Amino acid sequence: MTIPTDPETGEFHRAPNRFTDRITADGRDGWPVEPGRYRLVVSRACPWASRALVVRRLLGLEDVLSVAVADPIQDERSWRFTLDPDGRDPVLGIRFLAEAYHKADPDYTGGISVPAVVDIPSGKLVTNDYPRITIDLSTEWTAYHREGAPKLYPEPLREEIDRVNDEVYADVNAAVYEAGFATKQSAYEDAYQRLFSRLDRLAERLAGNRYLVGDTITEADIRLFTTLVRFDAVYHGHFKCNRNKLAESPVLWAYARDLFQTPGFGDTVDFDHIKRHYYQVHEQLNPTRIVPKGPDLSGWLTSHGRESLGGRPFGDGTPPPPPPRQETLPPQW
Ligand SMILES: N[C@@H](CCC(=O)N[C@@H](CS)C(=O)NCC(=O)O)C(=O)O
Repeated sequence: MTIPTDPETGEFHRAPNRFTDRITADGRDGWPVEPGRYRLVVSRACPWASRALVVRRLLGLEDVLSVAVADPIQDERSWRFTLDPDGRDPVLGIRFLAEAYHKADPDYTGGISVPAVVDIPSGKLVTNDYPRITIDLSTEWTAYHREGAPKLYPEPLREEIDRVNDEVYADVNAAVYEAGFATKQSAYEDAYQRLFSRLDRLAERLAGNRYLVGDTITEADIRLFTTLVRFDAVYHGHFKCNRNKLAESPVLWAYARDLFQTPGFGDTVDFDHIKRHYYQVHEQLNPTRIVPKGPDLSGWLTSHGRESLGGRPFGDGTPPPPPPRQETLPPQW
């Protein structure tokens, strides 16, 4: 995989998402919410795709929106379904996610990214606009939420959730990549600085509050979680985000463990996919493609003590039941 960086500044810039149609209750973009019609394509390695996996679990949309899990290792044609029999997604019948992108736009030459939502009848990609995908699952798919589904983007808190999300996106979610992919010292140091000063501020905020906004789990926690859960396994070493490990930051480590142990979070996380993807795909950073053995992951299940801060994880709702059998991950340590 080639990593696009600015030759002058050495900075990594993310390409904008090209496919931004929305799947809505009223179908205004031509894509109405409909159970069984769409397929969510993810890599369990990918933090952006993993947001959608968590939201789908918390809202109980597993039977309504099926999921395709790509091989964590992309080849030159990008994401592929080599984990499935005959290397084809059994529902879409395709071998590469690129086929759905090209069905939607035969002239498309940009990146092939996950998460991606594909219209099953036509085989066309509908959207790869990951920040919108999770918000729409919360606000447009309400007719199909499970009983007891939490409100992850409640109206009275939206402004604050959006503000926290913007900060977390710039200084955490994207900054780890900007540190890891930088090709100039100054670009790396700028990202590193922003990352750790933001993490310090988030730790202050979370010291007395169980969750980021309000007293329940929201979209903001999901977006921070998917970066934190990868921190010690890949960002600390591979991306040189090494002022300290997550496990050395008492508040954030307890916060991340609390979420990890909440149904719908840890049960979507596959550390094997995460580690193999980052260490084997970014050959510029890791030319030997050796995947480190560590770190010891068993700490994720230790008690976190955050219950004493109060908070109501699911608000007036309830935790989701365990994942469907076909989505249950094998024990990881
Ligand atoms: N295009 C989005 C999607 C999220 C994303 O970067 N996904 C990664 C995996 S973690 C991916 O699919 N990368 C392949 C590519 O963009 O070509 C972005 O870059 O902001």
